[in-house]
Amino acid sequence: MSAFFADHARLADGWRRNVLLEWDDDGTLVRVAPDSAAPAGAERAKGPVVPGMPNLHSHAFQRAMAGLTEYRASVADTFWSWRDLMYRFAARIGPESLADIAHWLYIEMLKAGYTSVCEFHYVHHAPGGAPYANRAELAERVVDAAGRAGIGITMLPVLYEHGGFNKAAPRDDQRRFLNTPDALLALIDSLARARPENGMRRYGVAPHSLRAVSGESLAAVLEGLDARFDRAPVHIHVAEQTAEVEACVAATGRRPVQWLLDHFNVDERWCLVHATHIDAGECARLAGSGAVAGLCLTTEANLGDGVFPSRDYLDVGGRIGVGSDSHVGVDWRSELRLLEYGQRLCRQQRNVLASPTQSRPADRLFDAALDGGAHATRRPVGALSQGMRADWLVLDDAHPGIGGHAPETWLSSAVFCEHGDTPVRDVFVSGRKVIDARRHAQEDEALARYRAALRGLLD
Ligand code: NGQ
Ligand code: ZN
Repeated sequence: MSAFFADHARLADGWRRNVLLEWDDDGTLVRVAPDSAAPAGAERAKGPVVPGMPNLHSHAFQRAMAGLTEYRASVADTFWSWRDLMYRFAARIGPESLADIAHWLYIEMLKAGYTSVCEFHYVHHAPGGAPYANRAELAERVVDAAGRAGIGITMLPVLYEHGGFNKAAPRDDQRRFLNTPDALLALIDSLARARPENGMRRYGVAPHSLRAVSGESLAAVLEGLDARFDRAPVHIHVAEQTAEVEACVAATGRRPVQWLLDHFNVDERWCLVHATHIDAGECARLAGSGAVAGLCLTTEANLGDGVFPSRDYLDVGGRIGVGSDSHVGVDWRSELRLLEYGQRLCRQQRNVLASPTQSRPADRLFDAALDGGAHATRRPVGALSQGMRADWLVLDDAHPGIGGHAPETWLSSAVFCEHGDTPVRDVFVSGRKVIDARRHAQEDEALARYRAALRGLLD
């Protein structure tokens, strides 16, 4: 049993004083007791403690192309022209480079205060499209990178079959992504055999999008998943672009979110990534389903996706979480800030995402993203309470945005204000201190390898 003591910690009922955290050898919290005395010998937090944030959407390899597509390549650059460049980059990824990129990325996530990641993993095969001798080669590299860095992972191997609606033939540059439902389930089997689930990793599935997966295949892969795991997570990209909505209506007569809600039992084990373009009816139904809307604000802004109707969705009780997706930003603070700022810019108002019970948007969005993010990982994370994994962040008392502030404004300051360094000082995952004074023990070596991998890819 281990113990940690915090003068201030954010529990389910808000900021509490003198909180004692105790956890067992498996990294699970066995006691969270406010108004306690500090036991002799227990480590003491050097600032306010908050739960670690789950990152619900990541394509790890894309970290290495951040910044490389910020130039005008055609008269009207769009998501689709970005995707062409991204596919060209994906074509160069190999087992070694992916391992090095993911390892460095996951260290960056930990430093920012993400303690879990959901990896939406779709580059499966060798360049050209032939499976590796081990079908799960690349997925295994990513899972191992997470293990080395010390971040919890929900690995979601992606089912990708078609190049567009109506089972359009895949493009050549999509060959590395392709699997049938059976082949994908075989990949998951071999992965789960080689790297069994434990307190730090869990498996699920990600049908890429309604563009890439037919209704029958989606049903088949879910059936296979349910035969193997207990209510494993299901993540899907949906309604990110208006062109997708139009193509879906043309092919099926329904909008993508509507189609999904009409054909599948979409509930809290689902994460609908982006769901940007939803109408009022879809908004209410999605909120009522219990599914998580996986919002990736920095990527959605970067790709010119549009603005998710977060005010309306949150008002009717919708569940949200945040993800860093293409990793142009790797910080939950930027995601939450942009979530509020998108609404401010559209509505010419301030503090739009406050609620009747939480007048500060940062507090409300932080709590909401913990809850939705935890649902998306389908692990006991996202709160400091008994039975949860011992994941937390220590905000730095010495940071200008924290020290000197009263507890009411700690999160507002963290989310909306920049003072150079992140306010996240120390990070614990499963009871292990993985970031100590903003440093990860492997970061120098990981950065050197990342830089070498990048040089190789850009050659
Ligand atoms: C992806 N990215 O899977 O990386 C996608 C682009 C696609 C985002 N949706 C590829 N942000 O949608 O076909
Ligand atoms: Zn994505």
